[in-house]
Amino acid sequence: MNKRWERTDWFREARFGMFIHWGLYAIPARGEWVRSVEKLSNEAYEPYFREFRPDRYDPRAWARAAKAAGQQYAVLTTKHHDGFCLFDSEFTDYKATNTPAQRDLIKEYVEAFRDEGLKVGFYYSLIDWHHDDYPAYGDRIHPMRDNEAYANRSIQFERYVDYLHAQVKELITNYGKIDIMWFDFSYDDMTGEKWRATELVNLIRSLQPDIIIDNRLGGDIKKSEPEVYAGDFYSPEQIVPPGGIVDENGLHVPWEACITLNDNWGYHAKDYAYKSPKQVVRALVECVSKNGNMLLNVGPDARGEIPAESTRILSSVGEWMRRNGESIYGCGASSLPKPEWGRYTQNGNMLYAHVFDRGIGPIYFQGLKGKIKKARLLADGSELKVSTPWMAEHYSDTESGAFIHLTGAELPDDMDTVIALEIE
Ligand code: H79
Repeated sequence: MNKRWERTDWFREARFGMFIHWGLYAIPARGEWVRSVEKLSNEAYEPYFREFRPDRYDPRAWARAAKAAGQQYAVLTTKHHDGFCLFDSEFTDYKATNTPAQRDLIKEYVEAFRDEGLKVGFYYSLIDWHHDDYPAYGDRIHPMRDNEAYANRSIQFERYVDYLHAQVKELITNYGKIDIMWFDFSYDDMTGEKWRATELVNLIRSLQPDIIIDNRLGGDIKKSEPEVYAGDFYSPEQIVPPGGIVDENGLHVPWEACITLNDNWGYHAKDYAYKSPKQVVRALVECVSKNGNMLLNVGPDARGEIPAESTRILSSVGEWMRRNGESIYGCGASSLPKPEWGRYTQNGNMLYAHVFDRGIGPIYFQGLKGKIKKARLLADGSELKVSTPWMAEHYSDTESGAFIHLTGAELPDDMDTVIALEIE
């Protein structure tokens, strides 16, 4: 799939993006699945719609936070499973325009992120708990799954699919160029042509030929001749796939691991299970070392602010990225095996050694003897010397290796010390 490779060119360079889950569920503040988990009826969920007044919504602050973190693109929930639309859709009243927010929040998001030079993506939920024609019967994810009268109501699913198509058309027509369409998600027999996915993707591509689409409309992106709707990139959720993603011919499939900062996507007031900046940096490095991206989530609160702890983590990751971004952007897997002390990323003849584990003594680079033209500590550009330790010739397995001595007992950067190696 050459087209897929071309379309994802910028995406595979960018490597790091911001996912934003924001909607009415920020008010109950128990995660974006609250309506389903607590089996809330439309009526029980309704007060949040009447109350939605994000007086601290400032997408420019979000965009600055993303930029400062070193993220190069963003994806925002235009509609999540609860069906609430942050955009001014012609086809529903269940939208931000009709809440006390009184305006199209997507428009401001697009403008703000564009102005910061970031690429812009739209998340759109295929699942819809609010639409009258979305099926609940036998559906393990629907809030009304146990309400027999509700489940047995007569629905016309095609009307929902028309609605889905019409809204996607609005999203890619009314906001200028959009870089990513991120659908979520197919399950059981609700997949592929159930969404009239070929027609939908053809519509999207006719209006936005360069847009890239995730793989959650269905199909199998790993086939050598995937369906039209199988997507441009694979989207592992809450995991960095151990071996990356390759297709049935062993060729790389572009991919992006979406990862939360704590344990929820939408704002959760009592979820303090935050990852450390070090974990985030190392997970990002791991993604890149396996030819993937990381889409790191924030869940702004009901007033529109990114939680303070998330902001702190992002800015700390950004500090690292500012000095070490060269080892992330445009980089991918190295053909060298994973080293004992950390990971490699590579971009042409620049090999980046991400040293996670100092050990004692010099750092060992298997297979690189005589091949290192230059070694620098990436963070400050300082020279590092390749040297052979005393009696190294007697150690098994070291004939083809090179050694670099780092001064000091501790690593210069506890999150990840990067050595930039120019190799032959
Ligand atoms: O938008 C985010 C999630 O809301 C959505 N995709 C990301 C990007 C998503 N998360 N998990 N899933 C989809 C898979 C479904 C998990 C479930 Fe459950 C298990 C649904 C019901 C049982 C997790 C646990 C959610 C509710 C309880």
